[in-house]
Amino acid sequence: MKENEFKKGIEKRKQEHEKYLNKMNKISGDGRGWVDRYKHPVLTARHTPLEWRFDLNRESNPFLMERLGINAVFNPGAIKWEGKYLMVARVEGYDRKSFFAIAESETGIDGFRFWDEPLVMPETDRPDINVYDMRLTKHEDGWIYGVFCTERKDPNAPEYDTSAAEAQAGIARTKDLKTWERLPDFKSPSPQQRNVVLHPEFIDGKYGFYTRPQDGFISAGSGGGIGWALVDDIENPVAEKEEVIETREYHTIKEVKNGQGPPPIKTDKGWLHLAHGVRNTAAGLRYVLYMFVTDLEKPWKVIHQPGGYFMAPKGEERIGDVSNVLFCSGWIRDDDDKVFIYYASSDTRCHVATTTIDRLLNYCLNTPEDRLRSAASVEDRLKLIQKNRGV
Ligand code: M1P
Repeated sequence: MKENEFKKGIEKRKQEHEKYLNKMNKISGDGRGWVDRYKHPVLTARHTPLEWRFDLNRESNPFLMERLGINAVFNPGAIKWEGKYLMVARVEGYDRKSFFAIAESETGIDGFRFWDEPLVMPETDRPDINVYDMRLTKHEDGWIYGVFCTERKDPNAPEYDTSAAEAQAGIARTKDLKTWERLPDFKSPSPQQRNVVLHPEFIDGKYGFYTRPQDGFISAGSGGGIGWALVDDIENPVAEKEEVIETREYHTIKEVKNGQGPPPIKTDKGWLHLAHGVRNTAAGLRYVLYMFVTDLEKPWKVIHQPGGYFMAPKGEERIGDVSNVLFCSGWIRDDDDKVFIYYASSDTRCHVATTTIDRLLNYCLNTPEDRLRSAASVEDRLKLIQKNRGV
């Protein structure tokens, strides 16, 4: 490519990128009154800076090729920081390795831009093979914690088995979101862990964790359910005991497995939780989002459990690298009690849905529980119909 052509090529790509980043978002309607969905995803592979993907030097890249592709941007943690809405996204390269990168926006619904460089996560003595799905917790001890999945090859797998893996929870903390201190990995009686989330407040001076005990890498096996565990010392995060507080159930949206989403939000009626539930279908696993509420004093005690899903993949959300998946690991509660739910679809892109604390509580407190049988579901529906007739 001639110099002139090369420069023009870069300019064209920059203009297209800017246009994409500046695309305004608008409510697309949801029709149920629970949340407002938005027309465009808020963060995608195309949002990553050109400098992260292209070699912009004509000598070393005469064809202006993409050098290091980005495959997907999904499952972000979220936090409001210095007046801006931030996501710590899972950015996945073409090589399948994920890393963390922060993107910020003034509005929370559009205009997200990545910081100049991805986050550099220090490692423990046992290097991570892959890291992903960070949940951010602003803890009352003054630190911001990032708890994420660290995946490594299963050390006990036979040599021929090149896919057996082990998932554990990595922990890092920061005061400025730029420099991170890595702590030892979380340890519990479970052989593997994923979807581990730190509770924002001390429980009798201890750190509380929502966990997801699991026997294998994909399958929960005899484990599963959302667990609860206490740790005395965050610098030596060993939980002696782990109890399942939110079980998976036959013939529900969380029949196969479930997992805590972001850290819960404190309200005067209890802690609001957003989680994902997984069931199997002829077309593979289906991941939906659901909610529950735990007791203010005992955040491990479920006190309200609306039945069914809160959000399920819709339209474009249904398609991606791992189709039919909604996954949420980040939400932000604003001072005016507006809530920004940052969720990802099909392991590919990030979206936002907005709502309020009042709407979420109203949903959680008034949606009937799943009573686990068709006849009971008909009873609940008849109650609603008869109530409406009486109006
Ligand atoms: O592919 C869907 C999700 O699968 C895993 O979640 P879970 O352990 O709850 O099944 C994770 O790998 C997650 O990142 C992914 O989105």
